[in-house]
Amino acid sequence: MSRLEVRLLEARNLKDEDTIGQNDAYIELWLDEDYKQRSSVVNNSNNPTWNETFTLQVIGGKHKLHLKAIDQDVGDKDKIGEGSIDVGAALSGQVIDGGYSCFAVTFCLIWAVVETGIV
Ligand SMILES: [Ca+2]
Ligand SMILES: [Ca+2]
Repeated sequence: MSRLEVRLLEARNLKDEDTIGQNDAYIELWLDEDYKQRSSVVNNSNNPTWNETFTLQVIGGKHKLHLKAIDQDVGDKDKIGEGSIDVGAALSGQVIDGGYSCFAVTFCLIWAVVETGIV
């Protein structure tokens, strides 16, 4: 089984889902929906910085990295936006340096695929 390492750097201009203050944002990311991972929450910022690295197992040739930005509220949450990045090139051995991806008008993420390899 191979793995994909993704570095989540930061998001810019998140659509604000809080009426008072700014988002308390985290990112869910997955190749396979059964194995979602999530970042920590950055409170009260529409331009959060995470600098977190995630290791995803590559299952069944899935090559779309799905990303969803969520605003955490007390006892609840709001979806900010979502999108996906095709990481097929990384899975076939190329290093993707990363990018700056904007999804609709809701959020932009700066991300990097660090490396892939065999678990
Ligand atoms: Ca909210
Ligand atoms: Ca909130």
